[in-house]
Amino acid sequence: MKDQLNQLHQEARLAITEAPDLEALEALRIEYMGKKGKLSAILGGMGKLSVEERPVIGALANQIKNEFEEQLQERKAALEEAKLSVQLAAEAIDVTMPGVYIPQGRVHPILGTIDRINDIFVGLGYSPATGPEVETEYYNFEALNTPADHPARDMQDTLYLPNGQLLRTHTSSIQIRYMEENEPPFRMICSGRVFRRDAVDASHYPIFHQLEVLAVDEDITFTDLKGTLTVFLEELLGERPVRFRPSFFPFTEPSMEVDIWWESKSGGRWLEVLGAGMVDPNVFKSVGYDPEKVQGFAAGLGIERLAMLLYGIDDIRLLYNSDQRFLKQF
Ligand code: 2NM
Repeated sequence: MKDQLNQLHQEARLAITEAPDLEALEALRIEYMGKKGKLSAILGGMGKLSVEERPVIGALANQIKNEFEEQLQERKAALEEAKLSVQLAAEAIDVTMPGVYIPQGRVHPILGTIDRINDIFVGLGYSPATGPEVETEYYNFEALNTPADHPARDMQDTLYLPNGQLLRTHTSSIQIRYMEENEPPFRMICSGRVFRRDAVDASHYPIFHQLEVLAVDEDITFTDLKGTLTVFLEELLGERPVRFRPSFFPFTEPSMEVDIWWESKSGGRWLEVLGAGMVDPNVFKSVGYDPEKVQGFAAGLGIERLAMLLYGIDDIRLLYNSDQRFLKQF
């Protein structure tokens, strides 16, 4: 039995050194030292031993068991270390590798311009509002003192839908809706796409953006309008000469257009940047305000023109053809 045990010990020692991984090691432990393992199988014959032999064999079995346990732990530690170093090598980050390209979005010049103007008016206490792009003739024309036989109805070619509705030709329709739902005093701004039947060229596009301003209160004057526009233009474009010219709009009386002096290499010229005026009493009547009690001023500007000025863009079509080479510049 002693020989059997010694041989088992030899065999187990060899098997442990050759175990390729932790799973194999665990299988060996069960095979040799488990309850039904090879050691137990040998010791099962201890009953046949003499009383003198029994403690000797018992001690040898214990010794083998302890040594086996020790070798097992040693091999286990070695395998674990090897496994870890393989894992670490696999997970190592090579900081010299090129990074992953993450495409970066940008603010389109149109939205950038709207944001800048909104910031200025919000700073002056104005609240932004929105409205639908598909409108009725009432909100786009009639409520804005522009009846069906008014010459202004031909001044801009309107895109009609088969159901008699239309694509708004200006954002003023938002302001009519706003006045229907709010009582003065208030100061509001609105902006969005507007639509006109127009041929495309470097300065015209059938879809463009407008931003409009409206302030209504009990003692608003034309001077308030001029002061507000002067402050606004100075904040947006810097201190430049400003010129106010009489003009006409169906929804304001009196009306004016505002030019700024634009310096350039070839000298400079007056550039029209916005239209404005005192809200016509008929507009107030349409929304149920008493024109004897409230006054208001309104102003409107085309975003594309200002964006082209601010960003140095010479063709309006560039703003709409989604060319990455163009858009990446901003
Ligand atoms: C402009 C020029 C002048 C304007 C007027 C109104 C309203 F709703 F109050 F009547 N909204 N926008 C207005 C006035 C717009 O755009 C060039």
